[in-house]
Amino acid sequence: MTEHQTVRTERHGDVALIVIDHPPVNAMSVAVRRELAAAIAWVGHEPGVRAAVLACDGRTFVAGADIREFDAPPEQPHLGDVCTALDDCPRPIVAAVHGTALGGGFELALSCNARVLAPDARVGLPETKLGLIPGAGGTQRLPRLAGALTALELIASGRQLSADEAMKLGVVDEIATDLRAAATALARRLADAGHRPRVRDRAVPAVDRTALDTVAAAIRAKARGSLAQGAAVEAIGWALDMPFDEACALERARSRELRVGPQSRALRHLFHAERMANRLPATEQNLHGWAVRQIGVVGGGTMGSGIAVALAEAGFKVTLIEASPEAVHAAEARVAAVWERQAKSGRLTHAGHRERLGRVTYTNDMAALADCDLVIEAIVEDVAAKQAVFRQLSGIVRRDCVLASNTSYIDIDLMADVVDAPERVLGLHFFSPAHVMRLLEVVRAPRTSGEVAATALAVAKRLGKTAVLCRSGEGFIGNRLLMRWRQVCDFALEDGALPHEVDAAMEAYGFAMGYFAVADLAGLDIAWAVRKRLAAARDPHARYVKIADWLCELGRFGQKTGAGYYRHDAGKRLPDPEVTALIERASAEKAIPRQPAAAEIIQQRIHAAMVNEAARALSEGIAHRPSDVDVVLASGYGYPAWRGGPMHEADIIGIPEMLHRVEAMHAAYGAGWEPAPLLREMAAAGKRFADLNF
Ligand code: T1G
Repeated sequence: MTEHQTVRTERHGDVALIVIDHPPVNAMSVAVRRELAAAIAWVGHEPGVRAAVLACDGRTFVAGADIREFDAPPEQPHLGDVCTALDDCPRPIVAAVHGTALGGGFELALSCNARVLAPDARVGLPETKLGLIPGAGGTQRLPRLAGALTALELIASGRQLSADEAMKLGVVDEIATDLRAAATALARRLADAGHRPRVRDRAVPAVDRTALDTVAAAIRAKARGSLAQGAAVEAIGWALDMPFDEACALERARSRELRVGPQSRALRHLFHAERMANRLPATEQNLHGWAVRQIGVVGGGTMGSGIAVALAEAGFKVTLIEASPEAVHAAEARVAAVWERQAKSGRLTHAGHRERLGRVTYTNDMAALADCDLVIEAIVEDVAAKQAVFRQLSGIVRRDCVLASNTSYIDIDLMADVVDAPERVLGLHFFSPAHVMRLLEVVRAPRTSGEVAATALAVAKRLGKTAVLCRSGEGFIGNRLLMRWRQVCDFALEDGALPHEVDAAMEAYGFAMGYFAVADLAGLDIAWAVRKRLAAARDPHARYVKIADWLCELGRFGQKTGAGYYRHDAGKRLPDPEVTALIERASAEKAIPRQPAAAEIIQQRIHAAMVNEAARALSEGIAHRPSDVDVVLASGYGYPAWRGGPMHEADIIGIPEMLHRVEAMHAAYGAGWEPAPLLREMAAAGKRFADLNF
């Protein structure tokens, strides 16, 4: 047995074992690549060795190339060279995969002569999520096993395959609980048969090129400005039309070209930002929170039922509370409907369906929450109603039960004020649909304890949520910025644009949907209620657009009423002359000469409004760092992730230019649009937002 820094080799009779041990995820740093290449060479010439197993210690098989090396020039041996060494090794090598073999990790496994997976292992090529394509033969080997269509869908989406799915696709050879033993036995069988199957030697199965072109066109359309997906389409074409080595050379070049480009840098920024956003302050990082097994949800409407689904899917026992037997029944039906849809589409097995249904109980008796470790209130956005619930909970639950509100705007302190132990109150702001949207704002009030915050973050991780820790203040981070950029959209209407033109400008920027389309989808009445609640505090000198109020007064709440900013007819969203007339009336009332607005100006002002309001939120301590804002906007508000988020983008544009744009907006919009002091300070000091991301 030879000891190395990150890779060791062992002899088990005539089968060698190569073990990578490079915490936390066995990423393929240059050191690992060097030592793995040496280990493969050793397997190839060590007397008495007939075959080998490639395995990893720790939590997972190789989770990919080492992202931390991406900003530096690549060093040899490249991962593709190591994969070639596996191809060329004269003795069969079997990959023993546990955890998540992703990107370069999966490419290593595909370069082995066979693959054995643990039952809960997952594999995938998520490079496009980092603005890349696989660069070590993944786009060439996967189609040879799974076919071009499936490979394209997997690479363009970056999604992971479960062990069962991978087995069904013929991408792996065996699933085994005793992983290394099974891999060793398979390696020995291959040696006995004198068999060394190489994926590269297989032909790509024939594919209906018309079908492939249709899938490719859909992928390109969905990319909305992101380059990696189009590159994945090209690479699959190379697999079909070129010799393996020639195609691999093109793939490596394209992957490298993307890696140094702005989109991959932006996506890598978000990758690291997501891992900073859920960190407690340094003084509290030793806290791990309390154990949470049973969770109560008060309110079984759209949000409450979605939260209950998310919790049950993560394995928690859930008690869902509603006010009356009828409401309880309706909440149960909402939850059941989600899983029925999943079962019908084949995404949920019968066993899984039954298991999830069994995790949720429903009642209108709040006393049922007595043993909960966490209770999430998800009732109507009304302060008095929320305070009544928290006051009642305070008398029912244990003192070490965390009390959370799913409120999207209201100051958490107002709930903390009415409970016996305010340090256990915080906000858990889910986004609708709660069992789908990744973002979760974890909102600390001034009195929220570190233990309670740590507890909530641990629950968020178990839910698979992208958690962003922030402080309590009107709208927290996301909705606070939304309140500002929606004003820019409203001003654009008064100044001359129409809803579909503003939305087109946002879609051209990379948003999946524009503001007005989203507003119609979510319902205009929600923001209307917020505006009415804040009306008394509104600055009388600030420009205020009445169009949204007029629409609501007409009962035009959006898609749910068939009309909002658009007319909704048979699933179609159509410009509505009635709305155009309302908009023209608003302009006329203020004697604004309507002028068409260039899409670029609309885009710039929406972005500048976000950045300026975020600068204010940073100065107030509501957001802890600029990259947290990027995470919130990219994972909860449709901001194009390949731009890295508004703050990352502001650094690219330059803070002095950002200040100039905000000053121009202030000149155009007047009171309330002054540049944030932090923006001025940064421009004067030559600072970037990246300098504040610590
Ligand atoms: N490189 C370096 N560090 C990584 C890493 C990676 N690939 N993946 C994770 N980490 C760090 C992460 O920053 C964190 O560090 C710690 O590991 C735990 O991660 C040539 C070019 C594997 C599913 O895209 O999806 O291969 O903050 O908090 O929630 O074709 O990490 O503790 O200091 O996320 O359990 C392709 C990215 C790369 C996988 C684990 N691979 N990683 O999730 O833990 S490109 C990926 C993940 C590539 C080749 C191409 C997840 C995970 P710290 P974590 P987790």
